[in-house]
Amino acid sequence: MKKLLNLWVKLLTILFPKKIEKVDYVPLDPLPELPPEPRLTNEEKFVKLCIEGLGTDVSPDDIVKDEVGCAESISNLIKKIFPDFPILVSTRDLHNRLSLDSRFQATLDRGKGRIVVSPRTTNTFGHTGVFMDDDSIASNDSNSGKFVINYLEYRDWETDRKSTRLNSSHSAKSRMPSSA
Ligand SMILES: [Ca+2]
Repeated sequence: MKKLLNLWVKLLTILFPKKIEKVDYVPLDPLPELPPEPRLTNEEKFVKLCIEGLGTDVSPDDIVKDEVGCAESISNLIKKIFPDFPILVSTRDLHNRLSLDSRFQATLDRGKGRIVVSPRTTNTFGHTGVFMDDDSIASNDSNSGKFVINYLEYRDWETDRKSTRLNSSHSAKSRMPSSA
């Protein structure tokens, strides 16, 4: 019987000459615990996107000319957080949308990630940008079409909005809530 079994094993070895290497069992060290992924608020995600977009054209489709692409640029950045957000090319439309969209909250605080919109009026040019800290604002640069920090102080923004020496400028800041 044993002879038959040996023969059978030998036959199998011939038929299936697979070499089985002896593998020593090496105990694996347990994987180190990774710190939990930080859960960013929408506003923090938005800031991250804005920082990543600095120095680039964040409205690459150029629905309107880069010279007037501020609202288009901000819309594109918002759309990366909220994919259903429309691409708006007018500061008035953007301002209205942000005021009505429940995902945004009007605030008078200045702070990182707040969207500042000075809507166009019959007498003033509009502009929109994002606070990168309490004072500096990044927005579309009309000359290069790139998203850059072009205001280091908020008062310069206000001055610029009034620089047409016409009646009013209005600033509305909308911020994203912590959760969608
Ligand atoms: Ca553009």
